[in-house]
Amino acid sequence: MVRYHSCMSDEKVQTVQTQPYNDQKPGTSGLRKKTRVFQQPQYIENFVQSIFDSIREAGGFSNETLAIGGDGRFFNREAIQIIVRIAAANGFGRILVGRGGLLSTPAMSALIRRRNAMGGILLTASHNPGGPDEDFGIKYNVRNGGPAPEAVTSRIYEATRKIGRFLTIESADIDLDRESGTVLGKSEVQTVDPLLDYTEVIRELFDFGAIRALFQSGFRLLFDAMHGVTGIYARHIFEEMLGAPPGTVIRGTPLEDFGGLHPDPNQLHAAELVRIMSAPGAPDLGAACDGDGDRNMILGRNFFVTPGDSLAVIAEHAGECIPGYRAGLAGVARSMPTSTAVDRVARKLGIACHETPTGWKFFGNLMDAGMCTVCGEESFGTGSNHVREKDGLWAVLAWLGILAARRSSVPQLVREHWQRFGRSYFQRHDYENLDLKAANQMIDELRGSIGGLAGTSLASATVARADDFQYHDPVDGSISARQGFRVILGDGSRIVGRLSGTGTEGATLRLYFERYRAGGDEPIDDMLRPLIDAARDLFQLQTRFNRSAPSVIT
Ligand code: VG1
Ligand code: CO
Repeated sequence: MVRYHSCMSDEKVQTVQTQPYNDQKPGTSGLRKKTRVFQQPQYIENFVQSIFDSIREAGGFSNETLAIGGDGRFFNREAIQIIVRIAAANGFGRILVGRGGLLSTPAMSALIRRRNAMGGILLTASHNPGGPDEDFGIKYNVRNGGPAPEAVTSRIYEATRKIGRFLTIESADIDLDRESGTVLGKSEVQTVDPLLDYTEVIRELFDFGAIRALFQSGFRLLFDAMHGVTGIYARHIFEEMLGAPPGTVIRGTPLEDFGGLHPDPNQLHAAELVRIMSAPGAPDLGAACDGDGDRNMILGRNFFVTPGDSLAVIAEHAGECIPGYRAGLAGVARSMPTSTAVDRVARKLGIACHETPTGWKFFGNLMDAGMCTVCGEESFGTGSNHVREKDGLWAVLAWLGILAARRSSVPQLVREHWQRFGRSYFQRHDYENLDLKAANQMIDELRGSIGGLAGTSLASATVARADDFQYHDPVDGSISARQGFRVILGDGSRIVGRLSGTGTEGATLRLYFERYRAGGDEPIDDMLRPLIDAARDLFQLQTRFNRSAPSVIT
C-alpha cells in the first residue's frame, strides 16, 4: 500500500533564469559526459527542462506519467532529486521513481509500457565507468518505451541552445529507499519496486518451469552483474524465482563506482568470469551484463559467443524453444556493423531482415509496426519486442530457454549453427582517445573518396560496393545519413568504420571486420588479417594518429 503524506505548505513553483550550455547534443544513446560536467550549476536542470519543453503536448503534463531511475552510479541519487523537482514543477500528474533510485534500462522500458507513461528519464552512462572523475549520462525514452528517436533528440538539442529559464519547486528530498508516495506541487510522486513490471513482462515469455528443471538437473550458470544495476534483477530472477543456487550471481551489489572497473561485458572487462569459464570444472553457461543492464556477453565452457552469433542462434531457435515466440518471428533486425549471421537465419525462416544504423532507437519503429520480433547489435546488445530496449537478462534467459529445450551445450549449439549456416568470423577493433580534429578530418576525406573504391581490389578481392551508410526508415520515411563507411567485398566480407557517438574523451574509431566461410573451424586471426591490414591503409591509422594497434578488440 502506498501512503501519501501531505505537501509542505511552502512548496511553490519557481522560475529560475539560466543560460544555455552549448554541448548538450545527445549522441548514440543520450547525453553522456564526465560526471563533473553534469555537476556544473544548472547543467542537469537545463537539459531536463529542455526535454520537457520539447515534448510538451497541447494538454500539458497533468494527465501524464513520467518514470525516473538509473544504474546506481555516482551522482545518481542527487540527479534524481533534481529531476523530480523539475518534473513536479512542470506539472506531471504522476512521477514514478525506482526504489533506491534504481531501474535497469530494459526495466525502464517495461515500466513505461505497463504504466502507460509518457516517457522516462534514465541516469546512466551504460558500460562507461562511474565516479567523480568518470562518466555520467541522461537518456530520454518515449511512450513506446524506447530511446527517443532522432527527431526528438534534435528538438531537445535545439531547446538546450536557447533555454532561458527552468522550473523547479522548493521542497525536501523525496524518500528514495521505501516504497512510498508523496505529493509535490500538483504531482503524485511514487517510489516503486524496480523489479515488479520487468519481472511480469519476462515471466510471460519464458517457460520458467523448464528452466527451473534445468537448474535442478545440475546445470550451472555463473552471472556477473559487474556491480551494475542488473545484480538486483539477476538475484531475484535466477536465484529466487528459478532456483539457481546462491552464488550464481557474482558482483551482484550495485556500487557507485562499479568496484572501480568498467561495467562493460566483454572478455577484457569481465576477465574473472572468462577465467572461471575456461578453467577445469567451469559452469555450463557464463554471462555478464553492463552497468544499466541492456548489454550481455554469453560464454560457454571455454567458448566465447560473438554477439552476432548469439543473435543468430536465438533467432534460429526462439520459435521452437521459447513460448513467447511460438507464433514465429515477424522479422529480425540488426545494426549495420553487426555480422550478417542473422541474415542467413532470416532467409531460411523466410522472414525479413532489416539493417539499421547503430543505436537501439532505430529498432523501435520496426517493432511498433510489427515488422521485427528479435534484433541485436554487435556491441553485446540483443533483445526483442517485449520491450523497446536491448535487454541483457532477456538474452541470458533466451539461452537458458534454448539450452533447456535442446539439452545441448553452448559450444555444441553454436557449432551446429555454423554447420548449417556457415560462419561469420567477426571482430571489432576500437581506437580510443584519438585527436578529435584529426578524426573528423579523416571522416570528411573518406566521405569524398569512399565511392571510388567500388571495382578496385582490396584484401585480394574486388570491392563490390563501398558507401557511407544511409538508412531509410520504412515506417516513418525518415532518412538518417552518414551512419558509417562500409566496404563490401565480392565474397561478402566487410570492413565497416565509424566514429563512436557515446565517448566522453577525444574520438573513438570503431572498425568492424567480417568474413564469411562455410566452415567454422579456421583460426579467426588468419581469417581476418587481410581485412585488418587493408583497413589500416584505408584509414591511414599510422600517419594520421600514429597508432599501430587498437585499444580494445571485442
Ligand atoms: C555504442 C554501441 C552501440 C550501442 C550504444 C549504446 O555506440 O556501438 O551499438 O547502441 O553504444 O549502448 P557508439 O556510438 O559508441 O558506437 V549502451 O549499452 O552504451 O546504452
Ligand atoms: Co548499456
